[in-house]
Amino acid sequence: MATIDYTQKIPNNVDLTSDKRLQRALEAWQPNYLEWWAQMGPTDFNTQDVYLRTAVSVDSDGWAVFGHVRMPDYRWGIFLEPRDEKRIVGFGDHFGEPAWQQVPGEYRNWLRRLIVTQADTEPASVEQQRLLGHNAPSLYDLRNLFQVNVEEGRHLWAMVYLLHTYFGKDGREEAEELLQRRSGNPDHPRILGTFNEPCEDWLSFFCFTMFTDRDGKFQLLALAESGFDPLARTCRFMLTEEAHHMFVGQTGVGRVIQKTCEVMKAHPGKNPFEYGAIPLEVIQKYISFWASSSTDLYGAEVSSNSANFFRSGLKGRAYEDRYTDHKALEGVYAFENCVDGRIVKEDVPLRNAMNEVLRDEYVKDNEKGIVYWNKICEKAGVEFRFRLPHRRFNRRIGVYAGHRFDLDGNALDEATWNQRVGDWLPTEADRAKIKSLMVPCYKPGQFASWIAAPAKGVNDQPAEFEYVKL
Ligand code: BYC
Ligand code: FE
Ligand code: FE
Repeated sequence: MATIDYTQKIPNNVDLTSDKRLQRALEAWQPNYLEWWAQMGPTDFNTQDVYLRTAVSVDSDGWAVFGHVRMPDYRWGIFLEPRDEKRIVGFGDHFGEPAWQQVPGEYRNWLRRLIVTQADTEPASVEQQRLLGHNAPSLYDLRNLFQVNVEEGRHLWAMVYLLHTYFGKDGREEAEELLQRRSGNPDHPRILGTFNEPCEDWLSFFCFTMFTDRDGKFQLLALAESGFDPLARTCRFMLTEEAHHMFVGQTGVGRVIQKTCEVMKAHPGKNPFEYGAIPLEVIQKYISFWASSSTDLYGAEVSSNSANFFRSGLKGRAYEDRYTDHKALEGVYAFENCVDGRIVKEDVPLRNAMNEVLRDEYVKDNEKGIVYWNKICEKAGVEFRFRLPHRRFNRRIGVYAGHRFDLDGNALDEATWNQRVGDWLPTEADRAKIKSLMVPCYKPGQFASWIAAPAKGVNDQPAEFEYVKL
């Protein structure tokens, strides 16, 4: 079942025609989804041809074809990795039992909540990015934005398939609500914090795809371990698509840095803004904002929810097969608690620290991105070095929320924080400057003043390629 059936109204590799009720339910949700896309998706670009990749099989080699399509005609569908009949529950109390093909009754609510939380982020990100098409720095970048958007739309399809197939009436209701909540809406917001933050300029977009999509990577890795087999299989295929989103972020920020370094070399001692580039210090502030906000997406450090998800076999650790003890009943996690604003070392039962275990993997992966960016500075002979803010910096969730820390994680009083915060996070003036640079650049092969060209084109297309036909 690796091949995807594109003759169906809803392309799929799950033999949807064999379950008429499910097929009808999903076909009834489809127009609502398309209406949401028309209202809340990328504005004003629904009639243009965009050079997009579409999944044609779930095999790791050659799963995509490229071609110009209008976004509303993108073939959103349901693609799961093939089933492995011998798969077992890989962790928790049920370790070693055959993986579940149906939802275990006693875990139904937890599982639904995990799927809904995952699902909610997908349309949220499309909403956050809906205006960016108006001021893209190039056709190449415009195309990448739209590629990310249609794939996030598909990720919503992936989760809605699970809700419709395995959760009956409540699943269908949740699927409707996923189209009702709105990013940033005070009365009806998206579930998780970062997904309600405005993302209105391209530096934010690149930081978002670097840091927030990377939370997606690690959450999906943890869910790809799930004992609930259909969830594991769908997350595995989503991870294939996710890699491109992080590529867009990492290389996007990298190209902004590259351009600034070139300007700094050409005009030593001058403010890069004067030459239409973004000062490295300002890029750092955007990094610090999106990295810290996305660090909140792992939830509280000590969490009975996370212990329950692990114990029940619903949500594992990233790369669970690298561990030898899959029950995690024995170990402790050396946790830096925050008591009255002071850091106190504490051992926490491992299962209760699963959010922190996943956050550790995330932080490590982020560090690699920082190394990549610093190599660009180094190569250009520029002294500036980027850094990841300490995980305590600017947190709103968990034990560090409500306390102030600098980029190194040192505790601060409120007055010092207020004095220094403008050096660490984007100020109104920074945002206004960045906004003023966001002018569209839509001539094939050309780029806005603040960003370098990519090393190579999409699918090896030449520099002048018309990625979006405007
Ligand atoms: N903002 O025990 P706690 C992606 C809530 S990104 C607001 O700390 P738990 C993508 C929490 O919901 C991947 N609220 O948390 C990227 C709970 O609320 P309730 C998304 C937050 O449950 C880019 C309360 O605080 N996938 O795919 O252990 C573009 C206390 O709970 C936040 C997932 O997240 C926050 N940051 O862990 C497109 C995977 N953090 O229930 C897509 C599924 C916590 O008491 N979700 N809260 O009202 C989960 O695994 C867990 O829900 C979380 C939270 C890890 C998010
Ligand atoms: Fe996604
Ligand atoms: Fe993504």
